[in-house]
Amino acid sequence: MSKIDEIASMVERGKTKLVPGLVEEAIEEGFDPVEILNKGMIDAMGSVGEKFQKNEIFVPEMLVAAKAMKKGVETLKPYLGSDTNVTIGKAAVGTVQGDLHDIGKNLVCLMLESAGFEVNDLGVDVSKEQFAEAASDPDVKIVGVSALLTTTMPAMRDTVALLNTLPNRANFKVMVGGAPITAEFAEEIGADAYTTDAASCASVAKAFVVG
Ligand code: B1M
Repeated sequence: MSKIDEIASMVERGKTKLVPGLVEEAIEEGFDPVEILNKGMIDAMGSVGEKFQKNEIFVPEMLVAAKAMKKGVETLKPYLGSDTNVTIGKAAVGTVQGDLHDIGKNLVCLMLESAGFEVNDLGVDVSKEQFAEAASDPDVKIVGVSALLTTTMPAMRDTVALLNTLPNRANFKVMVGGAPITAEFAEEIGADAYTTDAASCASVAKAFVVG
């Protein structure tokens, strides 16, 4: 079994204590940090989701897998590197009201930081009013809205609708993403951009700000 397969297996099984050590070992063995993230962790969570859907595992197993992935991402963070030491702007990012999924949102924050943004992480279960308050900070150039549940897509719609009424709307771009979100939905609700993953979110955000 390759080191990356071992990490994926331990993330899936929620082995929180083992994952950081395996990530360090993989780095020492020369694996690319992005490959460790994508194949060792994000794919593992995909497989966790499939098993949950088939009733092979339940919420507690999903929760421990999520904890193991969080530990892995913490270990990986210093190796994912930063493009720049200069701050190119501020980004406010959160998961919409009613939604507690934060791994994708945390990756978005991490990648935005790596791209040079100062990030205001609003957390999970963020109301539209909290997003609006964060967006009223004159330094905020990007507002990132994440949703993982089809049932919380309406909260994303309401959040973007409120953001679009703000008097300083021209100062920031609204970016949306998360597993159930599509480019069509993003356009329909009036967001400026939809991206499929955290890395492309950071590069599109950077392009918005620095051109
Ligand atoms: Co939940 N969950 N969950 N869950 N969970 C899903 C999302 C689900 C698809 C599982 C399944 O059925 N296959 C399903 C949703 C079905 C649907 O709506 N169609 C589901 C469900 C049903 C639920 C509950 C309702 C279960 C229950 O209680 N019966 C419940 C809801 C709780 C709530 O939020 N109110 C629930 C709870 C949980 C846990 C708490 C146990 C845990 C979350 C822990 C945590 O986040 N701290 C959990 C987990 C772990 C998952 C799965 C297995 C993994 C999610 C994840 O972290 N993926 C998930 C199945 C799956 O996704 N395949 C599932 C890894 C992460 C890196 O990917 O978040 O998609 P993701 O982020 C990606 C992209 O989406 C994108 O970038 C990331 C990649 O780079 N992205 C953005 C995300 N945000 C972005 C924002 C952007 C741009 C890109 O711009 C701003």
